[in-house]
Formats: sequence, C-alpha cells, structure tokens
Amino acid sequence: MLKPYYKDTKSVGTTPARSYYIPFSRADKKSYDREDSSRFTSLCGAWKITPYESVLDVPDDFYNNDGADDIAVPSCVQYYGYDYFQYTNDRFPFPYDPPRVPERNPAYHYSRYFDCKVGGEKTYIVFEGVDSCFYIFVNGKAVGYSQISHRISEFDITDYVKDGKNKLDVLVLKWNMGSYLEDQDKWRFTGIFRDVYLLRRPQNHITDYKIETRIHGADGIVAFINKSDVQVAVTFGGETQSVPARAQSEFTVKNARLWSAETPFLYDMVIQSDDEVIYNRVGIRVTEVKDGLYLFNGKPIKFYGVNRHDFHPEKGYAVSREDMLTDIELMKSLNVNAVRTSHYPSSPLFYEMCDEYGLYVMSEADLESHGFVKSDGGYDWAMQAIPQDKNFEQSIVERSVCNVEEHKNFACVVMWSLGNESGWGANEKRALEAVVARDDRPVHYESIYPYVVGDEEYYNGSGLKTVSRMYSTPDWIVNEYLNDAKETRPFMLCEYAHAMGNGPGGLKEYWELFESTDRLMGGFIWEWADHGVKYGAGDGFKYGGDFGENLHDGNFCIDGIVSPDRQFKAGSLQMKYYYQPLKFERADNKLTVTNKNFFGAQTGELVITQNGKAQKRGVCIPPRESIVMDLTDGDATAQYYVGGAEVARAQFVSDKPRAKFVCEKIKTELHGHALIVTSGDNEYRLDVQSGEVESVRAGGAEYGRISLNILRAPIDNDMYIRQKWDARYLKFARPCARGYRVEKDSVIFDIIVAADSLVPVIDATLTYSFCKSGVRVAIDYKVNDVTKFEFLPRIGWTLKLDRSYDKLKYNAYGDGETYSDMYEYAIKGEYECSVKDEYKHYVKPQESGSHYLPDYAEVSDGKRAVRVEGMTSFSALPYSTAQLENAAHDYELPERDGTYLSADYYMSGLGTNACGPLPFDGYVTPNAGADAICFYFGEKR
Ligand code: IPT
Repeated sequence: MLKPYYKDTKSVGTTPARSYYIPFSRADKKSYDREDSSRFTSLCGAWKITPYESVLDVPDDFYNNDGADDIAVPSCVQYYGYDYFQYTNDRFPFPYDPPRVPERNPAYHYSRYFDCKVGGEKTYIVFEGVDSCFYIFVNGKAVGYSQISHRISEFDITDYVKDGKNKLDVLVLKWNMGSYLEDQDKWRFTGIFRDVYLLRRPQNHITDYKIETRIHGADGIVAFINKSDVQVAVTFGGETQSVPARAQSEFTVKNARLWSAETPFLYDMVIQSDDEVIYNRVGIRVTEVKDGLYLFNGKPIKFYGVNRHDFHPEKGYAVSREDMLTDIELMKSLNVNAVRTSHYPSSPLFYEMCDEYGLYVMSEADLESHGFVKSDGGYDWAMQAIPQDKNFEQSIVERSVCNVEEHKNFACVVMWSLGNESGWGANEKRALEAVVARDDRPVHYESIYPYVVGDEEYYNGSGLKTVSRMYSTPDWIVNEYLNDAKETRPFMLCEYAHAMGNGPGGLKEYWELFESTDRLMGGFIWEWADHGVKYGAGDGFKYGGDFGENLHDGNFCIDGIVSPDRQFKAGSLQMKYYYQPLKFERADNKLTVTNKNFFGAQTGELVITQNGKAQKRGVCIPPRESIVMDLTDGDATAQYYVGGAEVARAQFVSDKPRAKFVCEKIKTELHGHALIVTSGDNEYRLDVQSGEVESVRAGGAEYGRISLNILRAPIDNDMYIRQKWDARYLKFARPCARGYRVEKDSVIFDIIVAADSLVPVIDATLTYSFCKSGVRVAIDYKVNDVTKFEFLPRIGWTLKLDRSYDKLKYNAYGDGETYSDMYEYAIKGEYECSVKDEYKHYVKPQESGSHYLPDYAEVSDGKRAVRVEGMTSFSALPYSTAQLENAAHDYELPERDGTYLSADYYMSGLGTNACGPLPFDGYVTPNAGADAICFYFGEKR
C-alpha cells in the first residue's frame, strides 16, 4: 500500500536542503556546465508513463509495470494529452477544505531504466521540480517521497542501486496537502517539469557550504563556511586554505571588483575534498537595509524589475536553460535589472545565469495560499486561516528554508521573499525567523497590512525591514507611506503596472516618484510574459476557458510585458524607456546626459539627430556622472547605442502651430434627411437626423459616412470601467440631432449622443466649416453628470474606406502605437507604412494602433488620399472597433473588409486598471471639451 504521505506536508527520505552545486571529479576539465561533470548523469529524456485517474487506483506493485506511453522529462503531463488544461488566478481549483487533499487526485507513474557504476561511491538522485509531489522507487524499493513543487529534492540511493541496469519508478500526484500553499496565478500543470539527474560522489563528501561576502574599504572579504563533516581545500584568488569540518575561513581580495547587475564580475572559487571538485563562482557584494534605505554595495539602487514565472507556450512550466537565457537576454535588452521569482524559486540554472549576466534577484519561497480569500469569508477572515493553522506551520517554514538553503550562494540573490499573497500569522513569523537565522539578506513580504491580532500589531512589529505593496498608486505611496512619520523602512512595489493587453499606461508617474527619493526602491512589473498556451487545434494562443474548464480566470494569464513567444509590444518599449540607464535633460541648447548607474560606466555611441542630420559621438560616462553636449536650435533626438543595440533615447520636440483653415463659401439645400452642402467642386451630404456627414464627393472620389465614435474596442485595462459604460448602453448610443442652423458658411448642429431608453450621454454642438479641399468639424461637448463616468473611451470620428486605402503616412509618435500615458518611448516623426500592419496583435484582440499627438495622418490608395489634421490621436486600422471587440482570440479576427480611419479629439490613456489604477488625471477624455478636426480629400501628396 502506498503510504499516504501526500495527506501531510512532510518529505520523507530527502537529504537536508543544501546549496545548489554540482561536483566534478579531479580528472574532469574545469567547467561551469554541469553536463561536463563525470559525476553528473542526466536522467532527462525519454521516460515511460502510465496514467491513473486516481491515486486510489494505483496498484500496490505499480512499479512492476514498465509503463505504457512515452513521455519526455522534463515536461507537463497536460501537454501529452492527460488530465486537462486549467488556468485559475487566485481561486483554488479544488474545494477549500484544508487540510483535506482533493479526492479526485490523478496519479502518473513515470518509469525508466538507468545505468549505474557503483564502485564504492555514493549515488544520489536529484529532482529540481515536480508538481505537486512524488514517491520514488528504485529497483522496486521505496526510497522516499517529496513535495514542495519548486524545491530541489535529493535522495541518497546508494543502498538501492547496483552496477549495470537499474529501474527507476516515480509516482507523481496532482495534489497533496501542500497544494493549499501552491495557489499561484498559473496554469495548473502536473509532472516532472525540471531536470532529474544522478550524482556520483565519494563516501565522505562535502554536503553544504555557505559563501558570504563583505566589503572593507576597497577590499572584498570572502568567507567560506564549511557546513560539512569533511575538511575541504578552498582556492580563491590564487590562495588555497584548508577549512576543517564545520569551520570557516576568510579570503581578502585587495581592490576587489564588486559584483552588481551593472558589473556582474565573478571570481572563481574551487572547493576540493577527496576526489571531488566544486567550481563555484563568487560575486562580492553587500545587500542591506541601513538608516532607512535599501543599499546595494552601499548605494541606494533602484529595482527596474519584472516578475517572472516559468512559462513556455508549448511546454508549460518545463522551460529549458535556453528558454531562461532568452528571457534573461531580452530582459537585459529592455533595461530590466531585477527579477522577482514569482511566486516560487526558479531553476538553479536561472540563478546561475543571473549571476553571470547581471540581474538582481528577489528569490521567493514557493508559497501562495491566495485562494482562501475567495473561498468564503473574504480577506479579514482568511488572513487568520492558513497563516495561523498549525497544520501548515512546518511546510510554510520549510518553503522558506529550502529557498534560502538552495540559493544562498548566488550573488544575484539580493533579497529573500517569504512568498506571495498568503496572509500573515504565526506561520509566516516562524518562516521569517528561520530565514533571518540563516542569512542576513533583507527579507521581503507583501501580504502584511497594518492590523492587529490579539495584542499583536502585525505591521511595523513584523520584524521586516522593508515595506512592500502591490499596485498602489503614486498618490498612495506619497500619502500613506512617505508622509507616514512613523515609517522608517524603505519601500518597494513588488508588483505594479499590470501589463495585461495594451499598456501599461502611467509608468511616468511611478518613475518620477521612484526617482525622487532614495527611500523608494523601485518596483517589479507584473509580469514578464503572457501565459498563452499553444496546444490542440487552431493556430494561436489560448487562455483560461479555452479547454472547456468550468472554473477558470479567462485571459488574466495574458498579462505579460512580452507576448507568450517573447515578442515585444509597445508596453515593452515603454518599460525599456523608463528603465533606461541614461537621463537626458535639455536646457536651451545644452544637452546633459547623465549615467544613472551606480557601478558601471556607460561606454557607447550617442547619436544626436537635428534637422535631419545625425551626429555621432563615442562616449564613456562614469557612474553617476554627466556629459554636456551642444545642440542647435530646433527639435532634437538623442539615441544611445552599445554594440549596435539601442539602449536609451530621448526626444525634445516643440508643438507645431496648426495649419490655417481658410473657409470657403457654401450653398445648402435640404433633400429629405440630407442637407446638401456644396463648397467649390465638393459636395457633402449632412444627415440632419444625426448631425454626421453621410457622404462626401470631393477630390475626385466618393466617401461614406464619417461616424461619431465614442467607443474603443475595450482594452483589458478597461475591464472595470466598461461595466459602467455597458450599464449605460454606450455601445448603442448614437448621435441624434436636436436641430441645425446655417450661419456664415457654417452648419451648426445641436446633438445628443444617446441610447434608447436612457438620458443622453453627451450634449454637443458640432460646427461644420468647409475649405477648398475639405471640411472641419468643431465640437463643444459635455458628458452628462448622471452617467458618473470617470471618463469615456474616446470622442472622435471614424471613416470607413475601401481596403485599397492601405498606404498610411503620418507625423506623430510612432512607429509603435502610442497613447497619452504611453508614448514617451516613441519618436515623434514622419512615418510611412501599410494599414494592414497598424493593428498590433494581442492574444485577445482589443483597441490598438493609435498614434498620439499627430500633426497629420493621410491614408491613400496610391492615388487618392484622405488626410486628417487637428486631432490629438488617430488610428488607421484594418479592423473596426466592433470586429476587435467581438473576437476573443487573435486568430478569430475576420477577413479584412476595409480601412478604418479614426481621428480623435481625445483617446483615453491606458492605465493599468486590470489590477492597478485607472489612467491618471489628465490622460483621459475630459468630460467636457472643445476642439476641431479637419478632413481633406484629394490626391496623394
Ligand atoms: C496579484 C498576484 O500577486 C499575482 O500573482 C497576480 O495574480 C496578479 O495579482 C494578477 O495578475 S494579487 C491581486 C489581488 C492584486
């Protein structure tokens, strides 16, 4: 009978948690690639699998079975057709009945054979990640059991293996009692999703060691703490010291080169005992909280961070070393300097690469029990549940212990995190104590608010030296944190700028605030990549609900700053801009360029473009220093490149005066519902029912209706405000003219915009004036107070053209899409492109492709053209607002049926309201306004 270990939270037979390292033999050549070690044998690759609907169906001698189907390790079983795909954010995908394990608990018997050479040495087997728990059998004998999906589980199998062929059987269960502590916002996958390998080791070998570094003046001090029962020889900086069992020794590095994300310098350390050699790279650095500030190597650095999950669209959690390296390289290219391993530790290979490539890591324990909030009684009640429940104490503590023990020797780990969204109680306190007892790096935990339980004040009294919040507004940070006289700890946002869909808007406000004081440590954008799944029929990314699951959280998993396949969107580049290491300031014709780095010089090429002429200059700007360059009059663009790749940019542009509109005489004649306006050779039919232009004959062509448009295809960040829009039938609201008059060659309409059965949303006056080649529509409007809208999506005009109007020329913030609160990354300039490429593809279609502050935009079929001027935003898209709104997936967008040219008096900003604030003041369609837009019809210019 299978022992019911899964109904508890303890591992059985695992070796004590230790730092990650891979031993080599003396005869091996020195390498930092574990595959080069003769003591390392990968067990990744082809395995067999037998699925069981329930753990209760697993026969006692299941390990006598050789396995029915093929499976690759590492992987997630769902990608092999087992079980089902399910995405839930914070809700538990099983009944909330702790500590009871879900009754329906599928089991997967994995098996394979492996060769072993015992030769008097010890053999260990290591699993770097298995979701959610597993039993291991070697040659038919039970070895042990482990859980905590993202811990490294090691078993000593010396007494189980024999020379030659051996059989390995692993029974993986979907759930265990610890599943209440693994409710992270992710697809709920199962399987051996990280590497498995054997380690062959001498009888008496190193078990664990800790490397600590300090800075003393210009010198670095490296302490080696031997946590093993054997003596070891440690070589560092050309010096070898013998360190007895359980002892420690120190090395001094004169004029040390310090490690930082900007200067990821690593020293070699070689640790030897018996025939074993461990190559451990060491970064010398100090990470601490001191005098109310977070200091790294003594400097108040900022985290330009992202939250990262393990995710690959075709492999789920089973990301390879190459996949992780891709993430790291892309992060570096986007000026990211910090990663929170949300909400569990990453693979050790990820930390190894962060050491090497330079990223600060907040290493988070594998803990989230968020679902208790939605299980019933809400936040207050929930905070008292699992965090105080004795049943979970051991596991909550162990999760932090594993996090610290496994990753303590990585220089990149600048902070530990106790987990995410799990409340605060005695159990978290114990976890904090366990971390502090082991290591002096600052500890992060967000899920603790100023509240009192019994006679304990759980906030300032928590023992945490940093304060963390998620999604708070800049105003909140000022009013509730900076202005709190009692608060003396440094502050960070462990999550902000929820990057779901088109966005994030508002980074400027966050970064102006973060850069304004050393007390703010910066933040981590939620999150790095969309979790869009590629599996099954259809050629596109899927999200929650696409696999028929009853309980799911839809597209809330599509909230990355890069797409599932790591393509950039406008938001990625906006993040890159606010994370850039150079600051550009212009005063008259002096440009000051400052290196914001604390440790690394900026050596590259600055390109200054003025009046169409580019001037290049090689620069080397030491940390925290500036250079000043001369500019000439007029607009200027500065771009900074390192090794050919752009790292930073800025633009200084002044507003252009609007072109003069010279009014022509008109003749008007009423025909039924149409007021025909003739101006020179042009004719406009104005619909006196709506106040819109119904059709145009001008510039040798005919055009259709120019419709008043107050909608946008809802972006994900509209998800809450759109409920208000929907409640007032905004989608059905249409312009209705109350009356019109002709005055001095203008036609003036008083209109309302209203839906059947409801009072008007808008009252407006439209004034049409006409020039030689076009028409100007001035608007003066007010949104009805009863609507209580914070803002409308937009207000402007849309003209549908034939799809042959595919050529677009404009001068605006481009060439990516830009909005009032997300444009600084873009360069205002002249662009030519194709309308078909103007829609930027999101996994779930939404408004996209706008350009902020245009001087003009012109679409043409190569011969005839429509040009718009005077708007604050425009788009020329191959899809209508309704087509975008109605498609749930990108691959469902219909065949293109035209060109939709929209010219907006106002297009609301994006904000990050899917989880954070609405667009900030000043970035939205005002509830009253007046402006004018001109349409010109003629030949292509
Ligand atoms: C926040 C979670 O910490 C994160 O894991 C993710 O789920 C995010 O929300 C939404 O995408 S918690 C939320 C209640 C603010």
